[in-house]
Amino acid sequence: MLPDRDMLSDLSTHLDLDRFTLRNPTRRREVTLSSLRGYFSAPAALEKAISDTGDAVVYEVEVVEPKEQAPNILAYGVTRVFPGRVGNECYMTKGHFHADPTCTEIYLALAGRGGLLQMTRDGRSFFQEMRAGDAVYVRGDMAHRLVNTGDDAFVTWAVYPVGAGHDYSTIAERGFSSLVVGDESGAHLAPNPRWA
Ligand code: PAN
Ligand code: ZN
Repeated sequence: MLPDRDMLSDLSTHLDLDRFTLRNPTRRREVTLSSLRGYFSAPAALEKAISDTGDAVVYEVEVVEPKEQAPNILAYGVTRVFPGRVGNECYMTKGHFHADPTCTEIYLALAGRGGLLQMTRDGRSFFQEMRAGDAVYVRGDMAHRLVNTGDDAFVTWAVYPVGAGHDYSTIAERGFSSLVVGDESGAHLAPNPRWA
């Protein structure tokens, strides 16, 4: 017997390739500068950016997630990280570990310039630059954060098991061991003093 068509079409979508929006996300999230207190390394620069920009949106996420929460059920979503810096630190997502370390994830870059910062539990981090067409595989035990190093929105598509779970607490406390900072010569990694 064929599966219920409505059931399937709920979880299918159209990605607008000009605006990079999903037709029918099940969840949408906008993250502003003020909700990233504690994430950027320079608190004074963050407060200044909040007041200078009227609390700009740093990134937005649209996902299509089935109701059923299990490690073998896939979900997907689009993240748009806008261009900007707090002090010299590039705009980025919060970043997280998956609560279930058997749950991997795949990111595909759709537009803009940026990359994925990853880190082990014991603080070894590395950054993979991504441009449209580049895909990065994330092991289930690696923290991951998107970073925009360019002048336009950096957009990615990601697929992950819906039961992966997001553990934000570790990153909220100490951040990643490396910061992605930008200057005239481009973006590079700098050690995060909170990991010293
Ligand atoms: C992504 C992320 C998304 C936003 O869908 O949730 O890029 O980043 P934060 O969740 O760190 O705010 C993902 O990694 N899902 O597992
Ligand atoms: Zn994830």
